[in-house]
Amino acid sequence: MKIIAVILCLTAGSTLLGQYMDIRINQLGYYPQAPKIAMIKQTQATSFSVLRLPDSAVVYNGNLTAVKYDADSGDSIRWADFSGLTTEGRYCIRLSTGTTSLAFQISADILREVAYASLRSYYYQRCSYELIQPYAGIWSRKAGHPDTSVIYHSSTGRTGKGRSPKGWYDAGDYGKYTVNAGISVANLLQVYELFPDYFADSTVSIPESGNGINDLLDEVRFELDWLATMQDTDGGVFHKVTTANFSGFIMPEADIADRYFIGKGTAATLDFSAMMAMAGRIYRPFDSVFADQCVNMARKAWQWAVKHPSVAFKNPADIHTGEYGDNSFGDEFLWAASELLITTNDSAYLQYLRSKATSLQTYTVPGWPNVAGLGLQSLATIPNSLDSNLLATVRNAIISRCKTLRNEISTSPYRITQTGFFWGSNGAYAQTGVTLVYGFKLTGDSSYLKAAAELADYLLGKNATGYSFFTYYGTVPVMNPHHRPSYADNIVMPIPGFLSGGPNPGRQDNVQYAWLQPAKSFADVMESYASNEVAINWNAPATFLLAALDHYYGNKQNYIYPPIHTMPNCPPTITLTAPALGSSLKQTDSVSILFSLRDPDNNASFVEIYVDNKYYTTVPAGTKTLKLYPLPVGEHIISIYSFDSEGKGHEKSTRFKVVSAVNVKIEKNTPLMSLFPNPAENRITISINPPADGNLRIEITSTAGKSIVRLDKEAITTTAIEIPVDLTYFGRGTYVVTAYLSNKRLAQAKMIVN
Ligand SMILES: [Ca+2]
Ligand SMILES: [Ca+2]
Ligand SMILES: [Ca+2]
Ligand SMILES: [Ca+2]
Repeated sequence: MKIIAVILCLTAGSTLLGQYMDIRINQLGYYPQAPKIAMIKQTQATSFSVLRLPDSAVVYNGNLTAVKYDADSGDSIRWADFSGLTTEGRYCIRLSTGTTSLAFQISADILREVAYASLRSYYYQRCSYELIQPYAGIWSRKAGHPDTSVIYHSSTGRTGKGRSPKGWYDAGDYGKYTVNAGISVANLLQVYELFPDYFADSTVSIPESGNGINDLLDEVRFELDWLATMQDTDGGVFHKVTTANFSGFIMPEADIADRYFIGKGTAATLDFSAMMAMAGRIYRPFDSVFADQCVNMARKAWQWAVKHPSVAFKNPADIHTGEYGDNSFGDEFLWAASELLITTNDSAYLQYLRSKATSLQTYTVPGWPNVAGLGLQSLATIPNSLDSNLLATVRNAIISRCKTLRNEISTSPYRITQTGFFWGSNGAYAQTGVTLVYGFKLTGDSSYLKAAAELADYLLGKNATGYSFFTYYGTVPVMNPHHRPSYADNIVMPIPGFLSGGPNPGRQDNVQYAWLQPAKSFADVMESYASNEVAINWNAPATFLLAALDHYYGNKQNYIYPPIHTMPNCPPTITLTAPALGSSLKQTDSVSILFSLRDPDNNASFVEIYVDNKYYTTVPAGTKTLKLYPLPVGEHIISIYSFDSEGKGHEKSTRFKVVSAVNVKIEKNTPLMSLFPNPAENRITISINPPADGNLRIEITSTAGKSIVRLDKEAITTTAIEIPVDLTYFGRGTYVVTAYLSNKRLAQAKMIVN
């Protein structure tokens, strides 16, 4: 069905222009009762319609909001809110300019498959384990890392070797880290505690499907069985099992370097205690012997931590794998005490929590080094003996935070929280979604659930990069995650269901990024571990968020698990040869784009070209070179989006400089602003001679003062600059161009469009 819809959206008459990437949506689609807000990058558009596919009947009309400028991305956007459309079906959005969006669906099970795929990503991360065809499909592989003879590194205080099999690979590497297991196991077990029927037995298609136990609990048990090997005889817990150095990009079975138990510390021990305390109550109905062991391990770990309250882990000099360092343990104590109280009802933990009453007043969205919120979430929702006034405090702390988060979403230009952009930002947005689900659970106020749904929209394409950050899912999915098996397996499509790390302006990986704005600092290349790795602590909140949204918004019909037995249709991936990323071109050179497409299905269809964040043209898939109009002096970005006949797409961008052949000098008496040509037809160049450094803003309005376009250039200097403006969507007539330097009016001129 997808195939037909996308083609029709492109070709059903000259009024349906593509320019797909000017409209940012949840690329899978929406639940009938969920919010539906698209981000419109064509600021010249003022209204929109939603068309039903395949007949293109108009089923919804709306006005776009005023233009909003998003400083994190540099984008100016309007919103198209069509939440009122609740009928299931396939649709696309058409703007008043004629541009249409990619096709999307409104469906009562829209996020179910990706929710299942997100949980199944853990099966694909299993260590010491062969993935066989009936479950792993085309991504089956041999077992690696048996971990039956793991060396005690001197940092453990022990000698010799021990067993530590099973568990999940932590991320794109093959290590196993107790601290990062903590929040991951917590988020997954929370799914079970809040939605015990979700991921029921025989729904996830893993080898334990059909054993009578919830499949999520089976998957988490695989991790818990490994974790149980990480506790030393004194109760302390080892920090990690890894090789001394990260392996190359090879399959698990090819990585045969020695593996070590490494370190022991307060954070690992308390995270372990909290996880085992949770397991001790959750697994009791199915396996009371295991549950007893978990509770004993949890208590023993707590006792060790009380005796060793501040042992921070640092990588030993000869170990170069992930550190997961943390030196603040109040949050780990709070989480462990909370889970231990709920599970054991032991007064010692109650006393501890009473002594930390002030810490229960503030809720922070959890992260791996900051886990207090996990304790607050459990206390607020799982029956326990904490004093009722303290329970009210805990619940109010979560709700109060949710109010702020909800308001951030409803007012920020891209409708996300002020979480920011950093290593693993996508995991943090998913984790924020989890918090908002707790807000809904505690209050029944649907505005929190709606806010959570918008964060899922963000992860699935309603964002400044245009990517769906999940592998396999969405129209423009991540294709090159920093994930060893996905790279080494010779299968083009990465293993489905992984959440990529996301925009990270820190860019610690020394990869060249085309986009440097915080919300766009993302590179879908394997080498980009700082923006494009996968990790168990990012997929866990994603699994929670997707499952919760499907639980509340979805119908209660069949589960859907990902197709795994056939080669899926892959997007046409792009090689962009010129202009090379980081290159400089003389202004006298004409700008040529050289690119090629690779689509294993041979169904590449067309290519959209965007110049400086603005749609330029669409060309057929066979195109290899394209000449651009001369670009003004300065930095430019060209983005190419390729699509195939099934509507799967991929992106490649390049950033380069156009330099002047001769230095532009500002002569005395040169006008501060000039327009050329004027009158103009399709394109006009605004030349500015700034008399001082500052932030430049150009506003183009109608003669009646109605804002048409606003352009911002930050931190300009006293060098002349030229700014091209595309007039394609300007009607004929007279406009007013006003330039402001650091908010002071610099110059004004009339512009005539013929
Ligand atoms: Ca099962
Ligand atoms: Ca901490
Ligand atoms: Ca692959
Ligand atoms: Ca294809």
